[in-house]
Amino acid sequence: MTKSTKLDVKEGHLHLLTQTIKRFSEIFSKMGFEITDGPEIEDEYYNFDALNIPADHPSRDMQDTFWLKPENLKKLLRTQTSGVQVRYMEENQPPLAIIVPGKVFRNEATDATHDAQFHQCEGLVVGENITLANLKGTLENVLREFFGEDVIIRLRPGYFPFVEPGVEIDMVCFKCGGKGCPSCSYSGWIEILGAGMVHPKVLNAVGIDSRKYQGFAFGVGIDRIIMLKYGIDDIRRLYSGDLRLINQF
Ligand code: 2NM
Repeated sequence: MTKSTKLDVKEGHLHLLTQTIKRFSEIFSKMGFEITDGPEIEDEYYNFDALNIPADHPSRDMQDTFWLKPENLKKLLRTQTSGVQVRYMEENQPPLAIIVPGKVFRNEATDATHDAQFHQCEGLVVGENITLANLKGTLENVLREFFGEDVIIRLRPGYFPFVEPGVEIDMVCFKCGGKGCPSCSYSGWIEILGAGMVHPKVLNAVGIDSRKYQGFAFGVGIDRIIMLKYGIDDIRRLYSGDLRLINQF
């Protein structure tokens, strides 16, 4: 090849989102979780009904869900990956531990912290004698692997229809170490994920006896975690293809 025809091709690499999903998958598989995925087009049953989300729940509104045509088929773009967990529970007996990283969709206005598509990593553990302490210990371990050993978390009550009790997990603010700053609205804490003990109705709907088995579940916004860890101020930068962002990671 002569000098004049030599191509100036730079080596590519995985996108930060893909890298982060791989990192989460690694952390969870070391702890014995299986990594699974399912369809981005879901049935109303798997996205909502099986998860104890009633027909009048706001998340079903036209504003939040992308319904596909014809509407009578009740097909939608999944708003969470929980449908994959429901199907997994229908097909597998406890004990089970899975995570489902993947793309989800919300039909809402876009701004610096919201986009019509983003990534979630949801997880589920079902077995005998599973407690909130297992939930806390597991997620504390994951967050320490991901963010560093000095992570401090707290649990506070939160509401999700598919869990009872539901919790929000906060981390001490990385920016100020808990003293209070603009990043944490001067509270010292940053909300990092939602979780809870799987609602007995959800277990019963898939034929798992909720008197014998308990479970915990959680959902982490991958984009949000990336933005917090690397100080990225606009979620849309992650999807713009802008090499000035891509080549930093
Ligand atoms: C969250 C928060 C809490 C969740 C529950 C389930 C299932 F299918 F097992 F019931 N999957 N994911 C869950 C629970 C998700 O996201 C903020």
